[in-house]
Amino acid sequence: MAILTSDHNRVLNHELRQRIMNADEAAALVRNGDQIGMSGFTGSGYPKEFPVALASRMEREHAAGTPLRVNVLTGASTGPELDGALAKANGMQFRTPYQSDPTVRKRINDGDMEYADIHLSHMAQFMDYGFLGKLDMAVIEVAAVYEDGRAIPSTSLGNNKSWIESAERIILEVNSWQSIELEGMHDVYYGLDLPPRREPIPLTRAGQRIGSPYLHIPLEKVVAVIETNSPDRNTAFKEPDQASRQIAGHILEFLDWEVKKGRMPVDLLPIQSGVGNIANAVLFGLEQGKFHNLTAYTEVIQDGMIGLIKSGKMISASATAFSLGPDMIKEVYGNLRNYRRNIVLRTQDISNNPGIIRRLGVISMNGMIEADIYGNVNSTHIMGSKIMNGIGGSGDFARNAYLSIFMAPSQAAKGTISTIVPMVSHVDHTEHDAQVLVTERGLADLRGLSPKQRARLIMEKCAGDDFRPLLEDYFARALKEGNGMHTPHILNEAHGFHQRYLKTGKMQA
Ligand code: 0RQ
Repeated sequence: MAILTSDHNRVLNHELRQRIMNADEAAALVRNGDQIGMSGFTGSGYPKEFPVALASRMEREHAAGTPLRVNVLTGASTGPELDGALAKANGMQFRTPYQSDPTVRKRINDGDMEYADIHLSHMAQFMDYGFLGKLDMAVIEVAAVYEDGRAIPSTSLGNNKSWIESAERIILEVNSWQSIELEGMHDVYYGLDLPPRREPIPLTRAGQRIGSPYLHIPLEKVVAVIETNSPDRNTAFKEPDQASRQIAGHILEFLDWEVKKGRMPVDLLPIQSGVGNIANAVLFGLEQGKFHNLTAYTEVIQDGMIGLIKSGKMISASATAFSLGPDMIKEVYGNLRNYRRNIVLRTQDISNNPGIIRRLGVISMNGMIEADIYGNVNSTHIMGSKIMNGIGGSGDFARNAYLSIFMAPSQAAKGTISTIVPMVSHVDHTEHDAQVLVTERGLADLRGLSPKQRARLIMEKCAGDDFRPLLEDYFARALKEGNGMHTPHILNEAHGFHQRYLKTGKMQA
């Protein structure tokens, strides 16, 4: 068997070498209305040349009056060459399951395209059951392909296995920018059958390997191979601001308390940390904190998690993708041989698998847009109607974690918006799932409390100074009007904060 080195060619299969073509030739294979499953998860491992070529073909066809739009399915968000380029060309008629590109967001909110916001753990099984219709094409970035069709996956796995199995035709982007030292980092589990034949997944530790390091490519389905040399692109994380540091401080103090109470082991439980700067700040806080031998069972490996691994505080991390800022990409991708010992990348139906999250007892920490006084959480919508990103994996984790934490600054948009409101304008996580809410002001542990007890605690610990009196006033009047009802609300006022913002540009009265 040929041995791969970084300067060798990365396509070792003879038949596949015959199918090497440029991205424009491959993009010509797409038909109007095709449903395409692409690789990619939070700016890593997405195809980089094919979508750009497809977007420019779309622009040409649209200028000539010919329709060419496709459905795009991925792992999660991707980079500007995929989501950004296709959205600019108005080339997506449907997108799922998660996005965070500004142009895609605008297209969705302008009504130019459809978006289905689906739990990340559900995607592969939706495809396998046929709920999403047929998959015409899979476009997958890999680091290399061996003679026998085993491919070294790229920097994310996402839904790649599922797309490869379901698609009629496959296009591979073989990206020589990706290190071949990725070989051995992945764990692709091929044992998941459909119910009722589904056996328990034999995963009992965050860092355990239960599958193959390779994606198995059915060679007869491959219609094109594109050789690329393009970097992953992620935006840099911001230095944690004051509010993020305070939120991180509250969470660390709380975890310490949980350990003291004997409700958690001294090396904690596997950590899941969501997207965004606050999540990253918590990880940086853990690096300075006193916990050791930490593990992570999460979706994405962010900068803060690398810091924990480097400092020796985290011994293993399981995820489906890297999501690193540019400096950290250099550090990690240049030292994969070392990081391979501590990091496992899995497909997202395993990284986000509700059964495993429950089994391992994960500590889940995710950002939120707003929460209401009873503990319902909105992670996705601005003022009830405009999509921000999507639920991503937050629902997979929040519902099934041992401890489910949601965090945000108490006031957003230069203080004009209260992130604690009487009633959320959209619900992603219900009062039954959100266990702990944290803002820079404090932390509310809602476990075991009734709605009214929760309301008092959330207002006291989490609400911003500008809004606490307004919330207290609302709650007091709702209590009175409802004569002590279980979850007191004044329905024609419950969205008063939002209505005021839409009218005046601020939630302050
Ligand atoms: O707007 O970008 O214009 O400044 O929303 O807010 O405070 O920077 O927070 O980056 O942590 O994102 C929920 C969106 C938070 C994210 C969300 C405005 C605010 C700002 C961003 P600007 P911040 P973050 C696993 C977990 C769902 C997916 C998930 C998210 C912008 O955490 O997408 O959890 N979560 N996945 O000004 C109006 C409010 C607002 C508001 C904030 N109440 N009203 N605007 N903003 N609160 C990972 C994956 O699934 C991949």
